[in-house]
Amino acid sequence: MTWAADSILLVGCPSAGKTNYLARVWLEMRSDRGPMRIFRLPRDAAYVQQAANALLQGRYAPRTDRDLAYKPVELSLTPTSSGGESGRDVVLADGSGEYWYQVFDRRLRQPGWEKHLRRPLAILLFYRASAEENVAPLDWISYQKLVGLPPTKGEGQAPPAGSVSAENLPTQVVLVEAAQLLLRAATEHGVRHIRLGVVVTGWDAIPTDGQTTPPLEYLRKEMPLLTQFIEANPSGAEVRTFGVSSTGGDLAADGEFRAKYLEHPTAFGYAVASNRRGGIDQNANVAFPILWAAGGDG
Ligand SMILES: Nc1nc2c(ncn2[C@@H]2O[C@H](COP(=O)(O)OP(=O)(O)OP(=O)(O)O)[C@@H](O)[C@H]2O)c(=O)[nH]1
Ligand SMILES: [Mg+2]
Repeated sequence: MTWAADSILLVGCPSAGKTNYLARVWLEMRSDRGPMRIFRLPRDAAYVQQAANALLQGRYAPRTDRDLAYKPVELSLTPTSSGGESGRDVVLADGSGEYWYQVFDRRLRQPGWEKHLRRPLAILLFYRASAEENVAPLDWISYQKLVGLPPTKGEGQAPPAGSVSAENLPTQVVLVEAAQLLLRAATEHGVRHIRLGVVVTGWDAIPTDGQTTPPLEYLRKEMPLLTQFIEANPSGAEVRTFGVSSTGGDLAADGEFRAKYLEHPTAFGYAVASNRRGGIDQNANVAFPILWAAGGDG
């Protein structure tokens, strides 16, 4: 491994699937199945362990407390093949989706996050397929309703300053803004190695024929602005897109699936990524995006 991130920041709006993914990765990395595993348990594992326990019991871990701005989970990882003689520390930082709304509305950055913007890092933007909370990209009529027309035209009125909040704006706008803010801060601090990943969670909730679409093409339809942003890639970060399913099906809405899942919870979950032939590869190692973010070749 020639490059290694010290921090992996999980960024996304409420209900994007960040915490359940973190919990599923935790379960994966405690096993010996993948190329990396947890070498030493973090001092405070309660946050991720509780979430993982919910998954083991066939439930989704609850949404993160909206006031929780920053929750670091410090993992020490070691290659599974090394016999576990030493580990490399990497921080996976989660927070509530509402925190990212606040970042957008008030340009608020917590000191907790700040220190990660001074060292090699990866930023993973999370978006959950088919989530009710997603706000779709705007057509021009909806845009006009939300932000009004410039008053100089004599028709329509601009809304009072500050009345457009992140909650009402398309999810892709909030994600692009968050990414820009983090990337700008990191480059200002002289950080040269940055990876930027987009992770579409709940891949199992996409209609079956769409599940074979490369994640980038899925994003191009769902979030054109975000796609343009990562393709233009103004910061020069290394970019990759992924689809993941933390549970391999819907535990909340599909009782039949849940019964099957409960027989062996950690057998479910996967990641998908595009391959060089323009198709996708499904990887049984759900942690694949994290391994890439941590510096793997992917
Ligand atoms: N079908 C399906 N649904 C999922 C999956 N992962 C998460 N979900 C759904 O997404 C919801 C939100 O997931 P969370 O992990 O809490 O999302 P979050 O981004 O941490 O949300 P906040 O903490 O509010 O920011 C869950 O309650 C599930 O209903 C998945 O792999 N498949
Ligand atoms: Mg959460």
